[in-house]
Amino acid sequence: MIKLDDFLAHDAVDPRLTALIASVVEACGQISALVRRGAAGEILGALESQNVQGEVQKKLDVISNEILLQRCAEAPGLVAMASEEMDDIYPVREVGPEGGYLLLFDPLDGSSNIDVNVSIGTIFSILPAPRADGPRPAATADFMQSGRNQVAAGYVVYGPQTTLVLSLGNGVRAFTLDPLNDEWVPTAHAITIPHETKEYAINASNLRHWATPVRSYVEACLAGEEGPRGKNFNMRWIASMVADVHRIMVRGGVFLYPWDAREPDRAGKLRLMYEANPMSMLVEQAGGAAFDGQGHILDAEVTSLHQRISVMLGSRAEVEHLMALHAEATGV
Ligand code: P6P
Repeated sequence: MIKLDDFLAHDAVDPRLTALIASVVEACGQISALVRRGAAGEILGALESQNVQGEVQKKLDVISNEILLQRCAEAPGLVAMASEEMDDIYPVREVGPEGGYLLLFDPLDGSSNIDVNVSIGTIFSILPAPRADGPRPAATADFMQSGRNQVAAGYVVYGPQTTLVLSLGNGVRAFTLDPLNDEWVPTAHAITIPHETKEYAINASNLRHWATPVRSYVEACLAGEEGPRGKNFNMRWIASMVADVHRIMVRGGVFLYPWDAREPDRAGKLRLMYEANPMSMLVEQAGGAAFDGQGHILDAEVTSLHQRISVMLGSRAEVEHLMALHAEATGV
């Protein structure tokens, strides 16, 4: 398997994209070192502040966001950044005839797990920057692009190992950070999600709030081999999307964070631009599927930077079963 630098140079085509991804990965290496220090580095705990989602910010959320901004701002061709932790975009260069890239990230997803030493991660998505005849400031509207436009997507999971999972549109590869020499070692290429699975991930405490298709799906899983599915299922819920999705990339499964009636006007909890879209690109590139209750997540209409979406993704056969249950419910 080829090393990360060689892979980027070979597959990224545009050296500016190579440099940007290398900057993201360097930043994640730095974040990994901080996460590993934990309380020993006096960087755990919450701040007084809240992010644009109205969520209490952990110290490490903000530190990780700063690291990504600083490391990536120098990357040639980077026009602007957007983050879960920032209300507005972070312009870096002007939009012009040379195009370039837009970087979006959730700097530390699963941050509720930081203080209890459970795996967390960084998720990132790279979109093409628009071209303009004359230079103009980057705008939020430049980010309003379909997930199908992503030129790269990836995550780094900070768990027992620190592992980068990355796609540039030609399959999915993994690289694991060797703490002995700080090298990203290629550990998997052409990752493929098993088509079938007996493992689902959902926060079951929300059962009474789910729409009928999701509730029917989970109840059928719970009924096991005596039920309509004719097989027994296993359940996992780490409450850290990166960790749950990484398990699915490695051994299959389906991850659900669907719409629920707790906040009926909210499409879901997870954010489209820097959580669902990058994860959906990785899952589809690995042969899986990603569904938002109406259609493929990557086809979802993008209306705002921090918009939320219902997420059901993973092993293709299981997601297609969920699609059929939703189609039945709407009489499609
Ligand atoms: P709940 C973490 O806060 C996160 O955004 C995802 O990483 C995770 O899958 C989900 O929320 C967990 O949500 O409601 O189970 O705590």
